[in-house]
Amino acid sequence: MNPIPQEKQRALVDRLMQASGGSYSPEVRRRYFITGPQWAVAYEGQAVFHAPVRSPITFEKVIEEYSRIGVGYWCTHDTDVIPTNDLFTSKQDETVGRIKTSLSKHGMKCSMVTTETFHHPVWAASSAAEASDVREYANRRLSNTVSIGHQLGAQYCVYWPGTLGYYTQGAIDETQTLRWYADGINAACQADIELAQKHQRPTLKHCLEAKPFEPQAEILLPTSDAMLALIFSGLIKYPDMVGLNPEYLHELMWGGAPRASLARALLCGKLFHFDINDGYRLKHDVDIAVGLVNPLDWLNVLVLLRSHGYNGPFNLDYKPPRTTSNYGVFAVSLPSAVDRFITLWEMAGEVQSDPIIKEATDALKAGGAGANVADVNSIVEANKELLSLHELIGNRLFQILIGAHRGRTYSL
Ligand code: GLO
Ligand code: MG
Ligand code: MG
Repeated sequence: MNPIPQEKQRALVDRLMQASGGSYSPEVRRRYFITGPQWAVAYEGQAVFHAPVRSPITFEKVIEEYSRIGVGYWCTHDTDVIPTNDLFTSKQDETVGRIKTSLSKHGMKCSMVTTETFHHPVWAASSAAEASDVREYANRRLSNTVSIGHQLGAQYCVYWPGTLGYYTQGAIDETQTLRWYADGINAACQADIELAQKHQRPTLKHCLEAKPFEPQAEILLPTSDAMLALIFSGLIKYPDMVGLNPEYLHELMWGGAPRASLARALLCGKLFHFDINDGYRLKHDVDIAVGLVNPLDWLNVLVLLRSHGYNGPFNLDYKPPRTTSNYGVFAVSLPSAVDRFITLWEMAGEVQSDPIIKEATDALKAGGAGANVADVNSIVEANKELLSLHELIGNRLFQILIGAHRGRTYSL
């Protein structure tokens, strides 16, 4: 094959995207509560070992592109759109005004706001640092984000305490740090109660997000379960206002089963918000787009959420790879992520109504006949043949994933 002239490369990308099976229309995509972070598509590819590979883009462009593609909701960190030094000034109000204009021009809504508490030097010792000035500043920042959320019409506020931990053991007092961290969440909820009244709106849903490692070496709240323990610890003043924003990859990173983590959150009534992406166990936070690594597991996650009536946001918290250009972010990365999610969601519906899975599941619940609970061997014998259905269900899920239930066969 001859080298591809630069001016023909976009057309090639577009043609191969089309040939890959087309896409859902923006109208169809808008039926789902899919939310698009400012920081995901504006990510320039930088990291500890990486220089940026893409050029900066404005929130106006991001909002316009989400709208064009059919992602109906936008969300942001405070400092994604307002430089730290401009917060609390008239420049903040000016930017919030411009965001409102941009959202309404493109028929978009703001779903969620979040405070950056990990990047700026002020958070070097976390937002729950020993120095009370840092904590007071953190409370101001959290309350300010809640205020921005009300101004933009958001329903959710997310907290990822990336720097809550340590590099060297014994450097911080864990119990005290956690108390201080809870104080921050309490301050945000308190501010929310007042602001909601002022804006005549319901209070926001405050969602805690855990990650097992990065950027600290050791993390005080590494898993969604740790976050649940904090919510129910008695340290959180308004536990009804606080729930979880689990992230698929963050649960996988520590070796957990994301579906089981989500199940525990559902049982506690705390699955408020969900960051969707993909990646590998026991690796760093690679934030690959949904379904590119673990499609079978993703299918199962969505079966769980569909069968429990989860109706919160699916937030595209992923990073377009460094090999994708600025053009590719909106031509390939974002629409393909959205469409894989929708396909998996629809397939999860097919799993729920699949007659084979249904009959197998019902039979397992009915159990085998002839057991005598006083005789352990009779229980084993009664269920022996029935239990092969577990693996049969696994195989059927694979078949649904490859489309066997819709005509793909093994015959050649
Ligand atoms: C980083 C987190 C981050 C959060 C965001 C929202 O690993 O996933 O992207 O989701 O800061 O608070
Ligand atoms: Mg996240
Ligand atoms: Mg992540």
